[in-house]
Amino acid sequence: MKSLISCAITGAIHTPSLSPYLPVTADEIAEQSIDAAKAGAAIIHLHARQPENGKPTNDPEIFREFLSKINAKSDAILNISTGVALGMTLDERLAAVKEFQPELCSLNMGSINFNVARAAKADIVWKYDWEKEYLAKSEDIVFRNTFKDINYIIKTVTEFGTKFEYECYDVGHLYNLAHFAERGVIKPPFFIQFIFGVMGGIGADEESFNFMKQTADRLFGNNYIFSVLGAGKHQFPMCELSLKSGGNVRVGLEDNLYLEKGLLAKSNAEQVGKVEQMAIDLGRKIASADEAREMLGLKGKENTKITLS
Ligand code: KMH
Ligand code: ZN
Repeated sequence: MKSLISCAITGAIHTPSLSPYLPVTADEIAEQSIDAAKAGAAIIHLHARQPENGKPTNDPEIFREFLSKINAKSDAILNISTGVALGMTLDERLAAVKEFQPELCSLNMGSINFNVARAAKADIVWKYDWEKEYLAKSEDIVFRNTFKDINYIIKTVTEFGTKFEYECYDVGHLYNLAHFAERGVIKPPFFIQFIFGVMGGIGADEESFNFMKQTADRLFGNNYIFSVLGAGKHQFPMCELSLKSGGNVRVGLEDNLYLEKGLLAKSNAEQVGKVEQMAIDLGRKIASADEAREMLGLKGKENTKITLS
């Protein structure tokens, strides 16, 4: 099967002072998304930031600016986060997806600790006053995704025909997903993102990868397609394990700011180019956006509420 590349452009984990290349404004997010798609990403996973200081926001008006720009210049599948940022309410988290009814959105499959407080200790000059505290307080926040929350997101979003990138940070999350599958409230194929190396989730190593894959095989058989995301320095090694096992990959500055040890990635497209070359070297072909739509059973970009600018 062809390999599907997702690129998560900016996220809500990293803050602007950690890398000058992290896109913040709508123009920067649009430009980096378009370039990542040109470099080979079929799926663009999106969060928004306040243009004046890079703080995560889920304001649909900010999304509107970059979504329509990306849509006008690329046929990539646009995937909007419902995890959004630590500390937001469920309704805040759903605002952009409700407004734009994209082809894909994320769905986080369990509550976890999501500790990125170590980044607050970086020996750097902080550009904005919110950054250090935002990172530090993640040590004491639960990223809440109860069964009731998950059910609410499924109910809301399924009405628009939007499908999910199921974010699974640990083996138990696969069982949570199986529970909703058994209830029949979600339908295959399930596009599962195995997430490794978040502090609070499963580790980033081959044994953990095998455990996730074997568990998913047992629970979902042929009804799922998996992709792998490794946090920080684990990004490319975990992508390689996935590609070698016939899986798919997610890269992007949301998950890792570097291209290699000590070298910041200058753009999302650089990371896409690197993982694409890795896939080709391993004998894999890359899926186009339309091939990805076919694989995941998506409704098509003409059936979203994202306009062209
Ligand atoms: N930040 C990633 C580890 C979401 O946006 O819903 C997971 C993620 C969650 O992308
Ligand atoms: Zn995300």
